[in-house]
Amino acid sequence: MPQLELTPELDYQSAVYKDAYSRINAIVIEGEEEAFDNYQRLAELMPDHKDQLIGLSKMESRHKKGFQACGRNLSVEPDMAFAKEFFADLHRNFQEAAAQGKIVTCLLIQSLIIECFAISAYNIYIPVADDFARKITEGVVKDEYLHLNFGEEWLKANFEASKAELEEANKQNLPLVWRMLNQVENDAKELGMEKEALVEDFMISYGEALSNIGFTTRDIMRMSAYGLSA
Ligand code: Y39
Ligand code: FE
Ligand code: FE
Ligand code: FE
Repeated sequence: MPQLELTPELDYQSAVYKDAYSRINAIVIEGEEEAFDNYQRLAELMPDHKDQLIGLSKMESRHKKGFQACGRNLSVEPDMAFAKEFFADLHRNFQEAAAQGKIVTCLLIQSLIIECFAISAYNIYIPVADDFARKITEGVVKDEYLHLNFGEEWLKANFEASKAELEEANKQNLPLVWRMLNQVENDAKELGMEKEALVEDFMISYGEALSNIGFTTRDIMRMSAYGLSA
């Protein structure tokens, strides 16, 4: 039997869909807002890449506006308090690293972990989104690959000097991603997004990024395992 017949129809106007959307949409809006802040901060920390980083931050603020329109289109009020809390730990870790001038940690958090999280969530969302949100999200995900690529290129060029800090930052921050995924598992499912698919897509993007930067398969296996039990 074709898979489509087994997939229950999503009702974008139902109360359960809209309730779940109020949290997932808020997470995405808050994430885009924080990504804007993070690239602005990176632009201060990396004067050689200032213009490029300001360019990336402007894309993030366009993404935020796009996702706010998606919520309005479904008459959903995003639960921004929930979303702020959702990002609090990653946000604090980025702020603390930036205050210490730890560019490598900042890039790992924003350009690798958060971008891979976004890429997996957006790729899994696109086939189950309403028509309006699908068009917006398709445009956004193309930009997220550019953001991931910025982090990969810089970390690859500075691999030997960054390796130890990357391992430590991975150890501190990857467990937060698994905890965040568990926290939204039920809401994501209500939107037609399975946690297993999100984890799989994230692991593929993140593993590929670590590989492009210069880590061995063995390193990647070890690094990916952090916090999987969280
Ligand atoms: O770089 C970016 O634009 C990333 C900030 C945006 C964050 C996206 C966070 C997506 C998590 C959604 C979880 C849904 C299951
Ligand atoms: Fe902020
Ligand atoms: Fe974005
Ligand atoms: Fe981004």
